[in-house]
Amino acid sequence: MKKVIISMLAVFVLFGCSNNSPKVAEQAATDMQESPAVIFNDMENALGGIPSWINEKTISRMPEGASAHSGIFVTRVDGEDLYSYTFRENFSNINEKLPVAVIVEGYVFSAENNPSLSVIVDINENNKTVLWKSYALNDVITNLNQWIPFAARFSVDTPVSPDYQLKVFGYGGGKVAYFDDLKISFEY
Ligand SMILES: [Ca+2]
Repeated sequence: MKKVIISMLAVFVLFGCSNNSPKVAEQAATDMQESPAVIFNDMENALGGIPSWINEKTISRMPEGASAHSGIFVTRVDGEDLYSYTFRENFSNINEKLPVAVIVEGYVFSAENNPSLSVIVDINENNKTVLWKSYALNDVITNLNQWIPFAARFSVDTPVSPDYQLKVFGYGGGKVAYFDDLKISFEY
């Protein structure tokens, strides 16, 4: 049931941002038809509270002179908030099957060279880490002060259970960076 709610929510989010980023919304809608468990978040409705997502305090606007990748909201990491807006959900609430890989796509914006900048997948059992993987974004960022697309594949190469919790977030290591239009999908 929760899975259905997530899908419905994604549709709601898509309609919510259709005026701002029709291309992204269209792409996400296509992906949703291919797989029921595609999670998309453009941050535009995040401040209202979206189930399965936490750390709303990192939702912000871009600084003067820069634009969000979609709409007006992004998630920001900095010296205070090392971790971005975060997807957090038990596998049993995402799909009846357990994934062999988690795919995280999105856009990142950084004003400075930052070797720590990364996307993290954290799988835990009652907050005890079972799998923790990091995808470095510094090499992906060919130009500073621009939105750069990324796609990270995290293989789930350890046994997991339906009651294990998945967390997906960006990590800035204390420096300022922005993320927008996060998409999480799975291989089964
Ligand atoms: Ca946005």
